[in-house]
Amino acid sequence: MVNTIDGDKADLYIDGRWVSTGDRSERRSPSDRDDVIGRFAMAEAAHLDEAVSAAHAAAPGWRTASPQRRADLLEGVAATIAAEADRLATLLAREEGKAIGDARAEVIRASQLFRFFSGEALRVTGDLQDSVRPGVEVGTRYEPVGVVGIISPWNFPIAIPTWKAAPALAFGNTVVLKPAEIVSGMALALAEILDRVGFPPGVFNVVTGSGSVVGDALVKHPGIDAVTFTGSQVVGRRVAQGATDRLARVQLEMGGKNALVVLADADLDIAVDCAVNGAYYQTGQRCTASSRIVVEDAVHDEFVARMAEAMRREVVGNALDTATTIGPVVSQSQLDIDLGYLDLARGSAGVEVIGGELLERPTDGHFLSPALVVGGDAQAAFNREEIFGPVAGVIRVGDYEEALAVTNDSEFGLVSGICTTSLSHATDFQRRADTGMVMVNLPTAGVDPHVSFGGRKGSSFGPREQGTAARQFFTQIKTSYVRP
Ligand code: UN1
Repeated sequence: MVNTIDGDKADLYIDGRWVSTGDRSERRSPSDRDDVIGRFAMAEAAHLDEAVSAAHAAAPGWRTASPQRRADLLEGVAATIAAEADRLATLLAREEGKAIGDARAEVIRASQLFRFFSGEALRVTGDLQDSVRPGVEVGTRYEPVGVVGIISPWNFPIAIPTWKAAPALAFGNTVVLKPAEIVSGMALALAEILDRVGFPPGVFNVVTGSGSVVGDALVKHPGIDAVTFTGSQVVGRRVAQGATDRLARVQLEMGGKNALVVLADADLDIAVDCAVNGAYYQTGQRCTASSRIVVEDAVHDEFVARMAEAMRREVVGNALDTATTIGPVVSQSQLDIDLGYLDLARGSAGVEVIGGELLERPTDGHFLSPALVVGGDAQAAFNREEIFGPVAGVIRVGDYEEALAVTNDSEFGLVSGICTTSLSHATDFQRRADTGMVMVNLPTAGVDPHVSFGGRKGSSFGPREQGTAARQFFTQIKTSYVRP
């Protein structure tokens, strides 16, 4: 066992060993620029080659390992993550800036994901049927795809690597993970747990570094059989092109510009709770964030007034402070993007911005108060483009049909929500919303670990993640014909 994160030393994890590199990149906490998380290895393409070779060498043993062994190892990871939740949540909050309560919830979610996929390892069923030719049987079995490359984003530093790696491993694949550079520490913490629990060398590898070197090399590497990616649409498109060019499997989860509809008959307490949680918790840095709040004219002004009041009650501050409900923005570059959209909104005729102020706190961090952009056109850039910060726009509509039309008028289609007490509107919305997920009287963000996750249109590409549907991407079908 190696302590990989001691503020100084943070190596790559390849073939069950900790591998040092020359180049390093320092990560400081977005809550406190004096808090150095670590100096993480910036791998070169040659390191990626090593990791892929290790994953290939480990593949035959892992794919033929008893499903019970795979299940036991995954269960071991689930139990270890749960037992060490406080330590992991503290690192996550320091590194990414998520408020400590949310960080802990994410760590627990990762544990639940490993537990769910531990069970899935034992549920890989096939089927058997009669051929159209008499006396011949046709069987279908699900086999691992091979070596899976994972490119994961910074906003869920343990949950997203987990919901890709756990099914990959459960179904007998080996893995090379390239985490977002700024959350390398959490990926290495995960590797250290898999190492300690006893995963064989080469089954799970972590190569930290930049997207342009390691990410690019992973997408193009002929030894990577499938690439699963979560991140921006721009990068997602490049990943898809690179992977399909060499006929590798690809799965993409990208952005969202998710609408939360508030109808005149909504319980406004519930609506405000959903909007505050969905738009601002985890600093709005979720692809499932409620970034467009579509409000029926009759309750618009009252809703906005109640939101302003609720937003004042939120506590923006250091992620490690238990009183904090909204942590800092993850980085200076993300903060610049958020502020750019706020400037655009403030300069637009008829638009009022509530909140959205830079805040001074005892530590030097990227603190921004939640922002509500009121009075903007549905077509304005800040109401159409994904911002990925604590910024939400209110769009006023005349009735339910207009609310539905605004919801669906987006290049994205990840999730939508509706707050209403009308059964018929709730039912109709579930049928007609053009999104992969729909929430009724719930925030658009915050999903369960045991069901499928994914969107439509420009939000997702390829088979669904998580739940029983995860098998689709991480296995391949073999059909066998037998004349006994
Ligand atoms: C959630 O809302 O709990 O990157 C999960 C993201 C999504 C995950 C959201 N893929 O924000």
